[in-house]
Amino acid sequence: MASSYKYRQGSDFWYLTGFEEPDSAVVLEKNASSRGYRMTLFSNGKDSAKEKWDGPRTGFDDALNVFKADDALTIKAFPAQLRSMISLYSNIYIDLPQSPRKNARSTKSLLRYLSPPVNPRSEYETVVESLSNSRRKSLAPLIAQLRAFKSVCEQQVMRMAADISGRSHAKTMRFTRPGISESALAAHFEYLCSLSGSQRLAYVPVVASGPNALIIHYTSNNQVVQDGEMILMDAGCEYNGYASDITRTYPANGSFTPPQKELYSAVLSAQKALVGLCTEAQGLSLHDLHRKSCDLLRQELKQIGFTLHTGDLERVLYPHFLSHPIGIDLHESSYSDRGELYVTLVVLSSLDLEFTFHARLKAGMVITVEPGIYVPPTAQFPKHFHNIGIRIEDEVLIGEKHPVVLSVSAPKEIADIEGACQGLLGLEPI
Ligand SMILES: [Mn+2]
Repeated sequence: MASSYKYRQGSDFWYLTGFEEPDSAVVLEKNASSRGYRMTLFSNGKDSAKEKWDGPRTGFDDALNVFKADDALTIKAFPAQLRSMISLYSNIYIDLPQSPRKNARSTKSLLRYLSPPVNPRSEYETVVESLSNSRRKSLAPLIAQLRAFKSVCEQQVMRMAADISGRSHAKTMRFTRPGISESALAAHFEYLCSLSGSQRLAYVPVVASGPNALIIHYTSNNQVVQDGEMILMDAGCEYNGYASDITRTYPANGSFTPPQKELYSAVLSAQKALVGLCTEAQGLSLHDLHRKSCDLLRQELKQIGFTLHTGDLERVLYPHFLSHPIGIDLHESSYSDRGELYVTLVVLSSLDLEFTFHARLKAGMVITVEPGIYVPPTAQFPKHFHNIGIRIEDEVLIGEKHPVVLSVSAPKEIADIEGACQGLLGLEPI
């Protein structure tokens, strides 16, 4: 077997270089030049015998001309070069591959065990570990702060990613009918994204029909859609290096039932109010926004007949966090985790939490806004809402005074969703 997975470059490295080949490294040395640093890019370089099997590689000339490195060297020289370079500086910002977090020691030793003996990583690790703790600083938190703010070009790519995903959501609504399998809907969504130029999905999609929507991490997507059910579809593509993340909940047969409509309207009304708060002028943090989402959802649910006791909302009906930053990664800061979707094994330090969840939102950040309500079939909740799960998720670019919804192409209003499902919008399923 040649390979099991398509290669994807490390996000921080890609952010700094745009270089997509494996076995590469970069060193940036601060200096007095006009751009302020000297860049040395290490890679495999050309090798006609290997390229015949694996495809073309970037030569060292192109590393200089296309990727604007000041110097391009073979990756084999990296540990020795690094050893001599670091002797020149008092502060070295560096991360060990795969283990930026302190208590990942066991993972690291496992990786070393799994690595082939000639892997330059082990020699590299020896060099990095030779640095005293006072000189070795962690690079990842600094890059995370840079990546939190999207340039105009990044905003345009993210809008395109969200547009491709949003239109694919709309067409998948049109494609849906009772009797179809959840996996066919997942495949159709991915096919539509690929047709529009997406390189891959940003995550394994959730296509949950009926009561499956109550399972937050439902990704088996192997049930048959029944008439009268809704489908909760959490799916987004990756486009030119940037993730998108959209959730829509819609009726399988194209028409909401009265209870579905009532609960959907409640979540939608809270979701739209929350989107309206996504401005720098509001001065809120993700943590503040989440608290607002609990208040709003509580109010909405009371209006449609729920009697809520302490913990009912946060522990049962709405057990996940409202939001996360998004960009090159689905969860943009590698330090973020609120037990939210698709994040496993992330360990937080209090400093990281502070940065991601208590920092005020500023113009140029992109976050998701994804309130949801999932009603289990228990007697304390109104019976006509039992087994309904609804989440509505948009990607929002924080503006100074106005939020910009990047995922605007995915139908969200009841009339628009029914219109998309029923083909009233001139929409074709493909
Ligand atoms: Mn999300």
